[in-house]
Amino acid sequence: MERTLILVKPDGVQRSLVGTIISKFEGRGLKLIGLKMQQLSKETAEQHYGEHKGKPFYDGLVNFITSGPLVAMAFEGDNCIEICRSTMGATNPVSAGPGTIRGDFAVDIGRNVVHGSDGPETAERELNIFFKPEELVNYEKNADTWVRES
Ligand code: IDP
Ligand code: MG
Repeated sequence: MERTLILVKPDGVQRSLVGTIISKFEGRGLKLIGLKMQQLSKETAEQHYGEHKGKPFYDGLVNFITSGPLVAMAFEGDNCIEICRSTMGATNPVSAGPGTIRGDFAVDIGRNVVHGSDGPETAERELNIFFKPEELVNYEKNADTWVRES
């Protein structure tokens, strides 16, 4: 079963978009299995964004992601990584389609309000940074039969 990490970044929290952003993913029918608010240390931020170390935007990204609290979520379900990425929209909000989170609520690549894992290995690595195994809840969602055919 595929799982993914979603973050409402500090700009989304400060702009009171937490509920709206959670609703976008929930509304598609995805199963929420973990949820928490926290402010990242520099070390944790560097672990999370390690793949971008050395890029021109890296220092600004680490400063930004540690600048205030964020909300971390875990979703579970077939294809949830791609479903979440398409719900988020393109990394640069200038190119993000209307109806996507970034297309509706952002204009700047450095303030794009949401993070989502980009593949199964990344998702497992990132989920481990934000959640202990016991914080991810295993439960049946009765509505799933109304969301997916099988
Ligand atoms: P993603 O968040 O859509 O997966 P990544 O390429 O993994 O995009 O980049 C991580 C984050 O780094 C982006 O969400 C964005 O906040 C920031 N970022 C990426 N490229 C740039 C850039 O060129 N300038 C400023 N910030 C950037
Ligand atoms: Mg990424």
